[in-house]
Amino acid sequence: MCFQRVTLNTLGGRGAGGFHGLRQRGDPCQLWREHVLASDLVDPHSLIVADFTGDGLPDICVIEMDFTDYPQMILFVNRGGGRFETHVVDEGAGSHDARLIHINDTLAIVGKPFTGKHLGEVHLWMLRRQHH
Ligand SMILES: [Ca+2]
Repeated sequence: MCFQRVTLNTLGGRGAGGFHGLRQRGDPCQLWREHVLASDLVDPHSLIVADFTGDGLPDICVIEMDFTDYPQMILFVNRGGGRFETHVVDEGAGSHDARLIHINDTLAIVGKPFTGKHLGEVHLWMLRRQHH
């Protein structure tokens, strides 16, 4: 799974954060059990749920903000049964409140930095075409 970041053009809480997953066991009205998918993220202010892998299971994409030198875009690939694989799919440009869009029937993510060296840019992350 590879994303390609494209810089579009211009537009005009510090601290480590964790990203937690909740797994439902039986009755959703009872207490839920928490699974920590990541615990060392820096201001992960974008969270997008969509089936990026095309297997019917919703995956999770989280993007850190630019309060670190190399903010990461992380894809948690849903393998079913509450199991997720963690993949860093881009780093170097963070985002704040990124959104999912469709381009030619393909999922993509668009976002803009909150601060930092890329402030004023808009980034479009598109899935790279696999060449076989
Ligand atoms: Ca999936």
